[in-house]
Amino acid sequence: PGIEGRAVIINNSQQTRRLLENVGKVDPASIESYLQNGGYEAARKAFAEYSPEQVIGIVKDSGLRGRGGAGFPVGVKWSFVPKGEMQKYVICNADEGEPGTFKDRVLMEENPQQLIEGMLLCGYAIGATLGYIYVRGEYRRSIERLQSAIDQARAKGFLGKKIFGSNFDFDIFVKEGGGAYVCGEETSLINSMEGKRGYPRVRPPFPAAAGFMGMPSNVNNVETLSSIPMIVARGADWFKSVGTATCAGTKLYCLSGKVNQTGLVELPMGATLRQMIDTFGGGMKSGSSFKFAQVGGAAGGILGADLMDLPLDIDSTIKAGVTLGSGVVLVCDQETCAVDFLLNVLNFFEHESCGQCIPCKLGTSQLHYVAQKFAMREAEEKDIQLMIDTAKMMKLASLCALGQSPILPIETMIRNFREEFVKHCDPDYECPQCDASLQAY
Ligand code: L3W
Ligand code: SF4
Repeated sequence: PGIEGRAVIINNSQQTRRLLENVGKVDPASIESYLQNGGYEAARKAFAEYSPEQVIGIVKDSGLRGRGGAGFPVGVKWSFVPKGEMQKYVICNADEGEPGTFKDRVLMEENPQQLIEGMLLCGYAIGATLGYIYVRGEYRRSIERLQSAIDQARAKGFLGKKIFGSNFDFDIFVKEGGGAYVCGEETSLINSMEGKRGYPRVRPPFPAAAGFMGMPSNVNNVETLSSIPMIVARGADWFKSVGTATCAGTKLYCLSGKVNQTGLVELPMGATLRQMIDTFGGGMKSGSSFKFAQVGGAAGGILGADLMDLPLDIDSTIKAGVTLGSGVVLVCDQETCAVDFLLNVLNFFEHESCGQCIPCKLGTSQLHYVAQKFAMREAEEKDIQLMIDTAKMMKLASLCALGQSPILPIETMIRNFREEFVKHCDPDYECPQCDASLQAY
């Protein structure tokens, strides 16, 4: 169907294409095309051969960890959902709002049935009869393709009553988000689904115990749920045959910035920045030399040249004081001003803070204000520590991940480029990048 280009997948055969295996082969508008490429074989097999507990067991054995950013073991999360006849829900977090992330969009646009089959398997495993996909509202093509895919799955009897002749009923509906970053946080997302203001809830209770409409709910990211059909079809051992000992499988990395080729790359967990830039990015752009990469998005950290060979998996990044998050790899060159970059990140956090809790509401605006002082060359050196202390307080006192996150970009940027912040304390220091950003305010 000629969709490869639109899917912004980097054209390089050295990838390990598993999640993306059928992207470009399957026509996303046709369930027949999905079926011809092995679609719904995993669900058929599970319904015929496995009990719900066995499906959870396979997912646990596979070592799959959540791909939305937290890396929580998926099978363990599924096992937290209580047994019993009560109404339960499968919720797919498709709010993809982390700046620099575009992996879930590709999966939804180019292979929506894979996600639907993954949700069906999750519903079967945890005993949920209803599924919701909460899609970021700007993703119009994802919403249209998902809706068409759901309609076709229903018409085939893969959704609805007595699926595959069993006693199991399951249906899926699409909900649209309104563009708030914080609604990617699972409890905020659930409040938004209930028609309430998108405020994160205090956890516990976790959604597994009390989620949508107060009932047990399992929330997983698009990439996570899209991985389930291949795990059930090919087995846990096949899945963990690539990746690291504690981070099994492949990961979708979203490569952007000053490289020759940008786009999605699927590689075993633990690929390095060097591989990403040299092999898949086609090297730095002409005239550009590497300065740093932001990994994990706004909530992620800054990697300098010394971490070029750090395995970009969930555990290695945390050990190195950064985070893989949802898989953003944004490469910056010598033209990027560290102060200006951090100013943009902190502007983002202030804008997206929901304002429900004071440490984050005031903390994000204080951080943005201090970063502006650096950009205006009006800061003092002691303001570096003020930013760190404020962000540390926020990490301890904020209600959700948004307020707990700014410490990471601040600490890692300052660790790498402290002298640039010091230079910006001089009123005569010239910085065209900061000037341009300030003018844009
Ligand atoms: C039941 C328990 N369930 C944990 C569940 C919990 C959740 C999952 C992980 O934040 C991170 C954040 C962003 N009983 C449980 C339990 N659970 N203990 O496990 O929970 P948690 O709290 O570790 O993380 P989280 O709240 O899901 C996610 C970071 O990811 N991030 C992501 C950004 C953006 C995207 C995107 O655009 N796609 O995801 C980037 O770094 O900052 O730290 O389900 O219920 N005892
Ligand atoms: Fe809202 Fe920030 Fe508090 Fe999260 S930490 S609840 S985004 S104010």
